[in-house]
Amino acid sequence: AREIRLADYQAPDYLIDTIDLTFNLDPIATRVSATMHVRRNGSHSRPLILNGESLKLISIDYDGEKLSEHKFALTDRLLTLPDVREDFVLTIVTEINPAANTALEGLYQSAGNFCTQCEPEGFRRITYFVDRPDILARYSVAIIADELDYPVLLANGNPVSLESAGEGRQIARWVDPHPKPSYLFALVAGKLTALKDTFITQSGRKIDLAIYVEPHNADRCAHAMDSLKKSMRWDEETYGREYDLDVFNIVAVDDFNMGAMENKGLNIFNSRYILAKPDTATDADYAGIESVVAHEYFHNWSGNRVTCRDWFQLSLKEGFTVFRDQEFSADMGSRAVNRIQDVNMLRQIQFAEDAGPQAHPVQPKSYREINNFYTSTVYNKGAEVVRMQRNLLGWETFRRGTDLYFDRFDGQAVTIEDFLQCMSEASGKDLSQFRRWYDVAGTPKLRVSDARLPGQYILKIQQEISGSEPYMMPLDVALFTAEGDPIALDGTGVLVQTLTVCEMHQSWSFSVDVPPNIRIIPSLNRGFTAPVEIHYPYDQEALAILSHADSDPFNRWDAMQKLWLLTLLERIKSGQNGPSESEPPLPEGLSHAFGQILLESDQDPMFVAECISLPSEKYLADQFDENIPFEAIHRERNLLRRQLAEVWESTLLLVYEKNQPADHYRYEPRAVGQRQVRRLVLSYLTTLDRPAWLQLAVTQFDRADNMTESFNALFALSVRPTDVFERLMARFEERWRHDPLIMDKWFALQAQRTDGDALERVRQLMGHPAFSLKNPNRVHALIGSYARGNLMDFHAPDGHGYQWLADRIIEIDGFNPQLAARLATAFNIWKRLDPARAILMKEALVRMNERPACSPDLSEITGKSLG
Ligand code: B3K
Ligand code: ZN
Repeated sequence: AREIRLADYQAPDYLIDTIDLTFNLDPIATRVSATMHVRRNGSHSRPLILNGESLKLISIDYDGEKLSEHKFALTDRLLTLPDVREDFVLTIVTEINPAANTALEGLYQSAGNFCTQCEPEGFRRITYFVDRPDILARYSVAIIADELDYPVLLANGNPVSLESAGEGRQIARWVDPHPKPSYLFALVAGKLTALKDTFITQSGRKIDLAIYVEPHNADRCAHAMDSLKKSMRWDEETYGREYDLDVFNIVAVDDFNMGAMENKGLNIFNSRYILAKPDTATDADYAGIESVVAHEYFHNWSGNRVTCRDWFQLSLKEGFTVFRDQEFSADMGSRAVNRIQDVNMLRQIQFAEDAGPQAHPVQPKSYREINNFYTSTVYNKGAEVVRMQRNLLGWETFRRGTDLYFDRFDGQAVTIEDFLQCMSEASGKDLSQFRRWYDVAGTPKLRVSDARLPGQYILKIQQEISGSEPYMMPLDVALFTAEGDPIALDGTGVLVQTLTVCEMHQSWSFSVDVPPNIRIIPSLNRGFTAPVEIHYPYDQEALAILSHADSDPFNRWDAMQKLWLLTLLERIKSGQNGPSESEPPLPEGLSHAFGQILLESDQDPMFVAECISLPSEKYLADQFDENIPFEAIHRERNLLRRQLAEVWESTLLLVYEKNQPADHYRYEPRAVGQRQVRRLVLSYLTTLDRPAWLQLAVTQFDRADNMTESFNALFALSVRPTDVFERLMARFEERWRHDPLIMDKWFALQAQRTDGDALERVRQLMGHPAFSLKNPNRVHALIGSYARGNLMDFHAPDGHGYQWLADRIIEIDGFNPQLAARLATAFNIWKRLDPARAILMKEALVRMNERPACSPDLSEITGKSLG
């Protein structure tokens, strides 16, 4: 595919003001009639060019006259009308085959129902259209379908009528008063039941809410509905944003490439982000639902009312909306723990992406397949960049900036530049230097050093970045004594300062009242105010002090993470060529810090759970630029966990017992924290070779009245091969085999086990009745979990993991290129492998890349990876 470049952007040649669509639904031959008012934009004589893919053109009608074939040109992607009037009405009839649509883009079927996914370029698979986000049109939709098979008929906007169309068919009409880009179009038809509710907006309007699901899932919608109402209230209270239609509908479908989609008034969700009840969903599922429901709802303003001019502006809506949903979750639960989890994710996924072959700026400058740019960089780094603006401006000024933005650009398709301009006007600050965050790929590093003078503490910061233009960023700092006491800065009572870092080399001097013999320990980038890597020569002692005494919970957690890393990396490096003869002793400072944090579990169990979580194998692997020692990483991480469990065994048991939540399941922060700390503690205990702790897990499984506790027990038992584990897995399967969404947990757990048989097991599980290669959730659960979550087996020295995954990707690429491309990012790592593995992984990449049938989606990823 041709490369599309931001620099080439041009305003559209024609605008489309209205479009009336009529769908005559049929699984294999759906007729779509589209009537559009088209108007020339500016003065020129260029042709009208419409996008269209996998469409059968039936007829074109130009201002009431049928257009004969020599009046237009048709290729497999474009329809060109050379001589058109200044403005005119065009009616195009096409035929499409939803049942054959396995790419899950455009109009397709899931469980026999019809649904759509149009972002970014799916609308062109429904009808010929100028399919780009800066074409804002008013839509009206008529859906005609068999009334027995498709009793529920939904589209964007407000419902107008539902009547019989004769011959057992009915016709539903919908009108959306808000102009929108084609990517927000949606249609659903099927046998669905709804959970209904209402919401009264701040101005007193009553909104009808509904969540549509397949009938057997009717009892699993309450949490999503609750999340929706909370989101609607939060956006009013926090951003002053009110909902703007009479209805808000959500539909859950099983076959969906992504998490969910913010179509105007008709959000369509992957069912994993809607369906939950205590015995089927874990706390993590509940949290995911709350945040994705909020995210899609928030798009109604940040994305729909104000949308993107072109796809290079994707982070304008995604980065901002992720920031909004992160803050919403922080307000609903524990702010500190949410920040820890968000940063942990950013570091593990986005930092790695930014350091690898797919690295791109938050505002990419070119692409071949835009679907490949729905990335952690655009979403999560994009959110950090918005967060930094909030931090630099302060909330109130930032909010004046967002008011200005929504006000000024309502109903328009705009750019990241427009957003920055509003922030700059609201604050009077020059943000031109700040723009760099959007334009340049890579994670900036700050090298920090310090010095003491009598009565003074000096902090020096150097930006280590490629290029000579420094970034601008807010950096919160505080100082602590070796006793763990906070130090007042500059003779005031102020304990924390926000530094604006904006030069390559900068230093700050603080007057401090600390005798020279008392050590000063800096707490840097508190709350992770800037998405950077900090290099400061912390030793074990300093980290142990911060992990205990820092008044910023994020930095306490971070100090603990750094403590783990210090010890683990040292052990991994010295154990790279095999385990040492005798076990290295457990460092005193680390062990003590661990024990101290355990004792805090009655205050904030979730925080404790985060602090006692070891860095993942993936994150450890990311610390190596070459020759990643997978075996040593796995071995040393497990060893450290076992050593800690040995020393703290009785405390762990005490923490486990004290955190038994009240008897029936509730999704509320304290109980979630208690279950999470029990999960961690139990998996420490089960690393010890003691029947009593295995029994503890079995008892937890047997007594649990909820999925979180029963699955956590399985998780804890999965670390070693035992008969009890196999028995409980069989019981789980027996109970849930007919519910594929739940079986995903079971598939994932099997794919991640490191008992030497993982690939064979995964191969066999592909034949399990609940598995289907066509369903993205199943593929991620089984194949994705293997490639991303089982580093030991996937990176087996003989290359069996690489070959097998490449074969599966090739197979999937034949019917769902987006899914194939996403899986292929598991190969990004090849240049950091040892030479033997690198050759094997490269071979697999070349094999995928060189097929003539390779999709543009996949070949963009494999091509960049091969570099
Ligand atoms: N905007 C959609 C993503 C669509 C992705 C298409 N490949 C979901 C979201 O970010 O809310
Ligand atoms: Zn989004």
